[in-house]
Amino acid sequence: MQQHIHWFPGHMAKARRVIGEHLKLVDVVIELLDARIPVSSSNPMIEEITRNKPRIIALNKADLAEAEWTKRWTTYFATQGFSVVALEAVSGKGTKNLVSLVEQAAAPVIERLVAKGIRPRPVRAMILGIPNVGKSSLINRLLGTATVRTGDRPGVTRGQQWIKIGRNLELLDTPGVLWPKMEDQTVAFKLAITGAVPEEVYDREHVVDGLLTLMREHYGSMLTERYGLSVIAADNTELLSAVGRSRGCLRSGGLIDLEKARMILLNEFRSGKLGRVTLDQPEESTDSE
Ligand SMILES: Nc1nc2c(ncn2[C@@H]2O[C@H](COP(=O)(O)OP(=O)(O)OP(=O)(O)O)[C@@H](O)[C@H]2O)c(=O)[nH]1
Ligand SMILES: [Mg+2]
Repeated sequence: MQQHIHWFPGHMAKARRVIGEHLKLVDVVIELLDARIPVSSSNPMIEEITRNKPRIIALNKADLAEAEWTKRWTTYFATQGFSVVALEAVSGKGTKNLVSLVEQAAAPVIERLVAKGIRPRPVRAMILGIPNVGKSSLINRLLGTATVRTGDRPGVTRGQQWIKIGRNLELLDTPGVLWPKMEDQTVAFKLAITGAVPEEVYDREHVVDGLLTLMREHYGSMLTERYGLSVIAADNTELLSAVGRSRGCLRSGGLIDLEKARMILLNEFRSGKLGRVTLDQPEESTDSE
């Protein structure tokens, strides 16, 4: 059984170059993070890549994360000096707030143009984020119509134009796909269970085993409620069997189809059907002096 999750997207150098070229065109960067894993879904080189461009942090999929932790993360990033917004790209919640933060962040640039006697132009922005974090969904939302393709698997977006959003904002229609941190296996595990890395790169049995352990430790009641369990079995295989039994995942001879149970559990966890989860938590700010 493959224990480790190895995924080094082949085109990091190319991605970096393309993003670098696009960056020259924009005033502001919108960095999408997954609100469930704001640290694990960040790119290890984001500072280096975006350099001195103003950067706005959007905690996307906020509907899937625990609201209280999203608040704490928002405070955390604000304390670090970032403009930050909680976002739900699919429903559009938070997009107005995001657009006004983008305009605010770019105001000094536009003012400088005006001071030079250049006619004010719309603010230009681009979206950056790791695969499957919701870049295309946000573009679609901002467009108001679904003309940019989105998908529930990483790696859908290929091929660029400006999208005009209202009168004051232009968005590059090609988001920058950042590579995730994959060296740390804890991070890689969180990326796998939230759906940020392709299924082919990890062993489902191993990852779901980790998910069951995590759930029993932190979110046990989600399992009992969702699958109607009276107890949480001490053993992960037994627990998985119970999930499968409650979902009628049976094979001939009355055996439980564990693979089917794994897929149900993963899908329901990812889509928030089990409940809202936050897997990265900011360190408590210490109040020493
Ligand atoms: N629940 C929820 N799902 C979201 C949200 N934003 C995006 N999604 C879902 O996440 C999946 C990936 O969204 P995309 O917009 O395709 O992500 P992407 O960043 O463009 O992905 P790549 O093109 O593969 O890099 C889709 O199934 C979306 O419906 C959100 O705010 N909440
Ligand atoms: Mg996309």
